Amino acid sequence: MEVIELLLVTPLMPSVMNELEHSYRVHRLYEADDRPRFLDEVGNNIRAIATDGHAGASAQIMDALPNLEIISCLGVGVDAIDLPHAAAQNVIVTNTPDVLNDDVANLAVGLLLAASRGIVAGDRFVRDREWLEGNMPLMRSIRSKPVGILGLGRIGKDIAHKLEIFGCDILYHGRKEQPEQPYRYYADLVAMAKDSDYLIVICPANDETRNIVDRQVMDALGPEGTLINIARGSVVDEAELVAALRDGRLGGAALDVFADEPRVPEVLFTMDNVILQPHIGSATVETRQAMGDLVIRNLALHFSGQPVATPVVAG
Ligand code: 8YV
Repeated sequence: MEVIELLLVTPLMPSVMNELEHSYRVHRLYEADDRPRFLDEVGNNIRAIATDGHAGASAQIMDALPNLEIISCLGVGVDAIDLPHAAAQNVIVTNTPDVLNDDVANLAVGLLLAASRGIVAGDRFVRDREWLEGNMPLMRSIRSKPVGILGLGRIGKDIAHKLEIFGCDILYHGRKEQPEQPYRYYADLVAMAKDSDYLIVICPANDETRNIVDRQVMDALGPEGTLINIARGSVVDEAELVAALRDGRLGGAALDVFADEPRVPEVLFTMDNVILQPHIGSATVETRQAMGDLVIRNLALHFSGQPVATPVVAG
């Protein structure tokens, strides 16, 4: 039986790599010193790519693989994959939606609670022995507080459901109103930010949403407002974010994603009103395993002549 050859763009979890090794001849791009030469050598034989949301797959890589049929991505965000290029070459792209909703939404809720109750600041307060000098200032309840969700997609809806339990007043902005949803729709993001105490960013990253959270949005959220970004760094104008926090025009931020990961603007390290996380929205053993299983399943379906389970539809 012919062994299918697969390009692994970046290391994935060991269990996924083992499965891939078991079923495919795996070529590890990330181990090659001279990538163009490596692709030149093995490119003709490769029919599949396995990658993740960070490494993605560029047009350059695709061009080096004339027999490529499928890109299977570990992650729901496919902004690092050149989708128009894949479509032009009739390459199927798959991602891992839904299986990560719960854990990503939990991180959003966790960051909202951490920011509103000063949980990270409280930890520092105890460790720095400041408690010996007196109590920490009172923080804020989230009950009845307006929380704006930018992107009421699959994860956005999960966040909204969870926040209902906390008694938050949920607003949302997206390309279109979803009348069947019980939350208040804003066609205008700035208007929603003005009415929100917290703005949770969970929309897809694409050309339309690049820097959509700009100075105007941050100013509308204001000195009492907190920005929570668990989508992609590119959705928020990072330079403006730093400036707004520094100038006190924005109250605080809780960030799981950044424009140039894993590099984070160092000035944020000095700010007490900022919570920083290393892009861990989906990073639990259970969720990553489910994502990995879906990566493998999509490949297996395709190479057994069946439709893939979770295709990415461009546009
Ligand atoms: C991953 C993610 O961390 O699903 C996404 O879009 O951001 C995360 O689950 C990402 O795929 C990088 O591995």
